[in-house]
Amino acid sequence: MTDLVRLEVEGGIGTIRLDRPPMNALNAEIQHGLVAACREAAERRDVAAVVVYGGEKVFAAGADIKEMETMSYTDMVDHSALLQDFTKALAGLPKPTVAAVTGYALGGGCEVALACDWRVAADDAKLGQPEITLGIIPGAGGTQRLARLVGPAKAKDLVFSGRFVDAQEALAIGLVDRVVPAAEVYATARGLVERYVGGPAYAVRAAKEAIDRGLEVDLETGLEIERTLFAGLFATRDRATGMRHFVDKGKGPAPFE
Ligand code: CO8
Repeated sequence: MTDLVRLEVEGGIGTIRLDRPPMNALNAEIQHGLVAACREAAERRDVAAVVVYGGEKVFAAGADIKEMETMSYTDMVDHSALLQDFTKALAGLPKPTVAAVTGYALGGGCEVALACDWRVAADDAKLGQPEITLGIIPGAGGTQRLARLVGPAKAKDLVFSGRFVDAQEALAIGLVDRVVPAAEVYATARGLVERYVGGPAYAVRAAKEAIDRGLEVDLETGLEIERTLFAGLFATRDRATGMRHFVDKGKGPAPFE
């Protein structure tokens, strides 16, 4: 794994820390590192949920433009799969994920945030998909996930113009879920997912899969996905523990492992 992306685990929460000052520009090394960090977070049993954090100053100002500048069409044909791999790895992480956004989340940085389940932004944060100003379009899922999150008209506004939105506008259009003072971003993001530590991990995983996969298909197929995942949970210890706790009139949360 690279030093530019670290998985730091504390109290059941894994923090994927982007660390490439000054702007956390996402070069190929950091993109590979993100895939590896997501895989590790997915596999580790002591990680119940994940916060993606770029530090106090910036989330990520996008793909490394200096690295991309010299790339040819054929270079990008080879490289573009990786661009989508790291956001796919994050979106497919079978645990709750939240982006803690300070400073800028632009281009590929915004796409990293979009691949999380939720986004907490600093009140002075700026988000956007400025790729159009470079003569390209978002390439790590931005045209797809942004439109699904804020609707096609707003997504077209942001992607066609490349303009930055401030935290308040991002909140109003549903691009972020919470806005807090910059110093509280990381703690707020952690607080949002702390409730999943010691919870019914397989049910949460199934719920995430049912919602995310269901959004990609027609209702009938989505209901079938739900039905299969629902039935599958009857094979888990969490299901047995949760229902026994209720039937026994147990106090407080069920003692999931
Ligand atoms: N890539 C490479 N270097 C960058 C990037 C970047 N994306 N962003 C900033 N930097 C560098 C600057 O070149 C500068 O370096 P140096 O000190 O050597 O000159 C340093 O970081 C500080 O930046 P600024 O001096 O520009 O700082 P400002 O505070 O004036 O401005 C901004 C900050 C607004 C963030 C400005 O730097 C900016 O506009 N950056 C580019 C934003 C952008 O266009 N992002 C989209 C990139 S394209 C993209 O993400 C494609 C996505 C498709 C695939 C995704 C793969 C990850």
